[in-house]
Amino acid sequence: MRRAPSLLSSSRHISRALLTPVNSTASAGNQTVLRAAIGPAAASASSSPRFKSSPFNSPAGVPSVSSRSGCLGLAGSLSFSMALVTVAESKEPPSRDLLPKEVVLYQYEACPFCNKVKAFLDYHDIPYKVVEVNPLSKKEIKWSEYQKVPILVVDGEQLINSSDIMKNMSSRIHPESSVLAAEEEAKWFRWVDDHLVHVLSPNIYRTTSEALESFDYITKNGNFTWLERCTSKYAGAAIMYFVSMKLKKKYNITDERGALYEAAETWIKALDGRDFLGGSRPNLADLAVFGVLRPIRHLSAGKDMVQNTGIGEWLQRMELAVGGSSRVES
Ligand SMILES: N[C@@H](CCC(=O)N[C@@H](CS)C(=O)NCC(=O)O)C(=O)O
Repeated sequence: MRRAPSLLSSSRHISRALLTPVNSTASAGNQTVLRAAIGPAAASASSSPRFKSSPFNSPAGVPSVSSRSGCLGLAGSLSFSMALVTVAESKEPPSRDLLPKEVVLYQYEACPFCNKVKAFLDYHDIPYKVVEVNPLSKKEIKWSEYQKVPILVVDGEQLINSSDIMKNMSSRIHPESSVLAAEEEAKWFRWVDDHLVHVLSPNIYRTTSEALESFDYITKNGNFTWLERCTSKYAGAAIMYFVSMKLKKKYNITDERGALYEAAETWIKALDGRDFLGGSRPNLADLAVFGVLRPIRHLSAGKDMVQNTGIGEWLQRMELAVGGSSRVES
């Protein structure tokens, strides 16, 4: 009888640790829910070499970059090379004198907010160390009053809140231009936090098997003790399955996949035929959308999204543009 509360308590923290932001009213009376975030193997993504073909596997009917060049022979190879040149040109490493000396990211590997920050750092080739926070004890961030992730420590200064971190870092490396000056970029940057993140939890915890799939990923890639890993996977999945039902109500979602596909198509429509919202290069909104979607790519929800919407090609372009991780060993 004494085990149940401890399992429940673990799962509470875990669910908090992982997915979409939900404010406490979502779980009124039952603090179980919180923010879930999720995602697939950021680990493998983070360590992927630059210019590796996209883990967002080719959607049905859209050949992967490599198979496309194979199919088209010389002409295809040439256009593929041109595409790589274009993508390589789209990267924006800051000038050396603007690079911070030390950047440390406190994160949960599967957290979409943390993945927004990583997309920014990777795209700009800013080296960073990672401290994986244990979502149960949070002992790694005991030093901070702020008890959420991401926390980015830049040359000793603590930055919090993923969107603020991206804006702050952007103004450091582009001191000459004002951040989010373009109305369109600002609008879609906000859309990520106001809308996109809210459709994730109902999708990755949609069924009991999807909830288990998500927690399997979360517990494998997060910072858990062996015991926490064993208990959290099942307790966390069960709790988040019920929590996601509440979230559906809160955000008026009746058809989870429908909401996810609609969000993907809305984004593609916003691109209006451009490679990126930023034109020939990703802007902050591109990086934020990509960061939030990146963690779900190995889960059923992410695969279904790619197969059933037109977002696959943009995701592949983003994978190439962002490239591999600029994470360095601690
Ligand atoms: N608005 C914040 C939200 C951050 C957030 O909610 N993070 C979750 C993880 S995905 C968290 O740390 N929740 C608290 C917890 O785990 O106890 C941001 O954009 O960074």
